[in-house]
Amino acid sequence: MTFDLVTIFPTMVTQALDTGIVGRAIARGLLDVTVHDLRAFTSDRHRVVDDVPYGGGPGMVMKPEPLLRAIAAIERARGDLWVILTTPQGERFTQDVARELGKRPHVAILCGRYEGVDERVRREVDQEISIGDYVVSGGELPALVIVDAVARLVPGVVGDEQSVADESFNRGLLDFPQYTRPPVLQDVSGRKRHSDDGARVPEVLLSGHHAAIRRWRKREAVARTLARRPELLAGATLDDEEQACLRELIGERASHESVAARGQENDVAKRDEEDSVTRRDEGENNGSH
Ligand code: 9D3
Repeated sequence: MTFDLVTIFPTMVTQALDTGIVGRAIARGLLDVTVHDLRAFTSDRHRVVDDVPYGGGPGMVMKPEPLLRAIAAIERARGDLWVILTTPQGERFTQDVARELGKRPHVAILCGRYEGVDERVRREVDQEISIGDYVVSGGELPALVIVDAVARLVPGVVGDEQSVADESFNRGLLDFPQYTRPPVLQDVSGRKRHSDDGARVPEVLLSGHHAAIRRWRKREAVARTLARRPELLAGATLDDEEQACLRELIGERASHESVAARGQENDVAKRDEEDSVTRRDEGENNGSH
């Protein structure tokens, strides 16, 4: 699989890609990532990539021509391309989106900067992606997030050990708690703590009783997911043991489906909350600040 990243900060992107699991995958030839300096696609003496917005207002806008030349050059080199623009207005990046992208042989990512790109670039873009509802300074970190998440799905990139660890998230559950030595942790920080309950590794993990350990981990994964991200249970695939844990934890006859329904009620409640906030804001939006 190939990625082509177009950015005004090529060193920022290259440094990150040379590190860790993605770096190793590139070194082993499992992944081909090329980083392009957008300024290489300018044609003026000063290599300008931005300009003032038509209609006025703050900030700058990315000029269309360098981006369009970059797409054309990459397509000549690779053949048929899937072109992504990173933008706060894009579709939210999720594991499902990563899985879909993993099927594309050649992906190009345009990293947005400034206030955004000239609207006419969108005609040449297949998909706009945001990594979430918070503001970062440009599309480089989002592009790296996308490359990393998709690279992990390429066969051979993630070792056997890791892929087992990933299983619980793939099935829609949060990971179980992890411990390493020592079995009893002495205070080394000097900072005040609320309690010492976390100082001892759970007895079952020291027992060597593998079936019991497996059961404990399943229970912890289900309990954590229920406590922290109940909405995930709606899309989770639980085996019989996990379903039994869940029923026990919610103390009802509750099947998987009823938790799914609960997750959805939760979503509806959240949406209603958001709507009411929006309405309140609209109501107050009369210059009273
Ligand atoms: C939405 C904020 N905008 C209000 C006027 C200004 C703005 C801030 C930061 C516009 C662009 C950016 C740069 N961010 C990205 O290009 C970006 C991004 C992000 O900020 N959050 C999550 N995903 C992404 S993907 C690209």
